[in-house]
Amino acid sequence: MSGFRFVHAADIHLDAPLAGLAGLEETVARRIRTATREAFAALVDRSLEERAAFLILAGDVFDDSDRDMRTAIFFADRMRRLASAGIRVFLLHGNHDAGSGITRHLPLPDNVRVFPADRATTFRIEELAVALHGRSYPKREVREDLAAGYPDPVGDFFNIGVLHTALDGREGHANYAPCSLEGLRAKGYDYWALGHVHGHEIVRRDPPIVFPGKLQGRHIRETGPGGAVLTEVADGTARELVFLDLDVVRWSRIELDVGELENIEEVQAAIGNAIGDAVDTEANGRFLICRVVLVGRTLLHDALAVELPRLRENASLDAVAKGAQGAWVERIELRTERPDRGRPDLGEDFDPLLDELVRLSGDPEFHREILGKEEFGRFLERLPAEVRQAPEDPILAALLEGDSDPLPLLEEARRQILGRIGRGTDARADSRRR
Ligand SMILES: [Mn+2]
Repeated sequence: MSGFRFVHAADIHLDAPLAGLAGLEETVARRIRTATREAFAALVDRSLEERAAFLILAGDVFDDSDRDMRTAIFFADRMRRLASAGIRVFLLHGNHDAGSGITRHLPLPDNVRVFPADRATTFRIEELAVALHGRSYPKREVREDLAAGYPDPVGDFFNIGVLHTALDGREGHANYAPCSLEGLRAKGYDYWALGHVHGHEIVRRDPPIVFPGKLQGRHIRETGPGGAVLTEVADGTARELVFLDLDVVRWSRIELDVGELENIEEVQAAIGNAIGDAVDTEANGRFLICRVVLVGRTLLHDALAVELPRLRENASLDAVAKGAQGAWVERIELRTERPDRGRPDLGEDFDPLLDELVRLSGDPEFHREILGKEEFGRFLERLPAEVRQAPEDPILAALLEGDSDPLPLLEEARRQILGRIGRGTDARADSRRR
């Protein structure tokens, strides 16, 4: 038997939107919107470059069964590219594209074979002595062991089982077409081309039982490289498995301990460094979408909540210039805690003052009184020119601009005070608990 190579991919979710990207700048949004498509184009190009004998798509090629016809036209066009190089495609429908209209209504070139959903079917490539066995999902939720109904291996052929399954259960994935590793091994096939689980995993080596993982990550739970597996077969055995990273946008969840940091500026700098490190070590030349999770016990806990929008904006501006493609900060998540010890002990005496502040912030009489005071106006006039021209404090800025809606200002003042004394931002709940 001669040697050949094939590419195994799954969970492409072609043209599905990437999640959690509200507020994205338009230039960045455009590049991200087309990510699943570009990654699929890269999969096709790479299959051509590697001179693969065939390409296996093990389910969830499309995101749902009634997608836009433009998706279908793009897909058919890529299939024709493969056809012109004599590369066959074996496509199986999973839970997301069960009963997909795309493969039923669109004429696909005849290099594409779709596994039927009514029973397990075998496709043979006589000149390579390869047999591919598979069954598409007849409906979205398949609770039975589909593999149990797969046929016996074809003698003296290289037998591949194509299956969309959660195996014996994988965290975060619906337990569809459950089956056991022993059950798969007992079939006597030479390679199991699985799909459904989005993390790349070589479950077993001999014979290989493989999840290629998602082709392109679509949200923050799909961090790390996305791609496909290139398998080299010689003398009827899968000799070598190579992961091809083909994603165009990558997601990273960065956990950053700020427990030792003294002030907001240090936190800002640390966020910038952490994103820079992630771009260097994880992006591999791609555009990186980051979520920064701040952890640790710190006196800055409340101040961080106040400063969060500014931290994120600065981090985003900074990230644009990182690496070859730049990065974007999807979110900064606060998971910090107030320290147990070292918290300023302000004593019980402080609580009435907080309560008063809460009461006054909702009292229009007080607003008129304080903002209408002559002394207050004189205080603003006497500020040094450089402060008046570029006030850093948002409250002062609003007052100087004559923004006299006092409610948000007092609310901001309360938040700042609470932040600086290391108290919760919800003073009402805080003071009543005692
Ligand atoms: Mn799936």
